Amino acid sequence: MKICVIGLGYIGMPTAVMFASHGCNVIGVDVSEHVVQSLNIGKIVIEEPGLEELAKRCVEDGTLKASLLPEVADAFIIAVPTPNKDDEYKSCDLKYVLQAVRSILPYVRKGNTIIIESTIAPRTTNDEVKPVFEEAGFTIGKDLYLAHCPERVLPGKILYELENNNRIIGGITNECSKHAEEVYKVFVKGELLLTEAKVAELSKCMENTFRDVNISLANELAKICYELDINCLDVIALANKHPRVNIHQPGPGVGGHCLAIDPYFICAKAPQTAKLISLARSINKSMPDFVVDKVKMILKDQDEAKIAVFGVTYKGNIDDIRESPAIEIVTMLEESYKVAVYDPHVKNPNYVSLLEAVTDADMILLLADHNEFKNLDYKQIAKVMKQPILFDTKNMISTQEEYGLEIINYGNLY
Ligand code: SAJ
Repeated sequence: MKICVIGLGYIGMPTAVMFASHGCNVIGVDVSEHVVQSLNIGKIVIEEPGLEELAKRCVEDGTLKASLLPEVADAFIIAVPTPNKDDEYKSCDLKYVLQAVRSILPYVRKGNTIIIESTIAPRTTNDEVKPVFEEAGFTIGKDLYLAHCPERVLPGKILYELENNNRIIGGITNECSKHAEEVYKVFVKGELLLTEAKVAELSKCMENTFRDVNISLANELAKICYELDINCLDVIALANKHPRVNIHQPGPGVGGHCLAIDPYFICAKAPQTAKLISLARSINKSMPDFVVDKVKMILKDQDEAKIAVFGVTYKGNIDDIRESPAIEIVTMLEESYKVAVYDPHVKNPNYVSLLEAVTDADMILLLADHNEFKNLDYKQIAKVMKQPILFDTKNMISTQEEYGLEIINYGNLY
């Protein structure tokens, strides 16, 4: 089977590699010359465990190549970004999806399968994508098969999850679902769940919304505990001993290109009704302010203080800073303090080494739970700091150890 994957980002790249490593002939298309040239010499521009090695092997075997232009293929998979629009409800911006759809039109032939993997608002495949192919003379379900098959993989575990997660296959018609199923059968070991496109679209948006709403509950609890002088982490640990309770972890906010984006797609489609979803978004959006307030409280308004920020990615052990609350926090802190950022996963000429960050610092502010932060020599670090304080917004450093550091987290913030 020949597969053309449009968009070689966090999802398109591993998807292309997966098909290629399972015997398909894959062409990966991207608008970035850098991405295309890199892949053709076996290099990738994102950090994801195991991906570069596998990509290199596929390129060497000749099963995977990258190009700026699509080619005729059996199946086309669109995995381009769907950001929020700059409108009142932050609705789903289909600009890149529709561009990608138009870019493949000259290469699409009768009998092909077209799959949209990008997360999209409910009803988009039917209302916005289908008409483009119909105007080009195709009959969906008869001579062209169109489906929405959302990806559900967790950054950091993408290769494992691509293969092992269950996959929703939402065809415009049953025939469309069956054709899309044949495509994913190539490598998916999980269940292939056939449904309608609109059900698939809303299921995907709701998965991330479910998580966002649950995290907002944990973040709201952190604020309530602060007001009431109660250890929030103990409350969560004990409540979670109940067999049907799973309170999530509070943190500096919710980032990434999924949870911080997709819930708005639902709100924009049902603005009068989606009240809880919208409120959860605003609670999570308010967390950077909460963190900055607490930093100011801990530092007792010492304006000249130096803060060493540990980690700016939207979560630990990845290099992705999209929608990261940490970036917002750094920008806010820079208005009042000297801020030195240390992040072993992010390349940025303004970021500094561990030693440079902590030397003479008045506080370490931990915002991303990278594994590297677990086993640092905190005793030594405390010695070079001006004030040995660590504010751990991810609750990853044990408060039981004798580091000579005052460790503050959401459990003892009150
Ligand atoms: N977070 C918390 N508290 C928690 C859990 C997470 O504050 O208890 C924060 C993280 O720090 C991060 C954000 O939430 O800022 C999102 O992280 P995540 O690990 O929950 O999810 P993502 O965005 O990396 O990936 C999600 C996944 N969706 C679900 O778990 C429902 C993944 O399966 C999806 O494929 C992905 O979105 C996507 O592409 O949509």
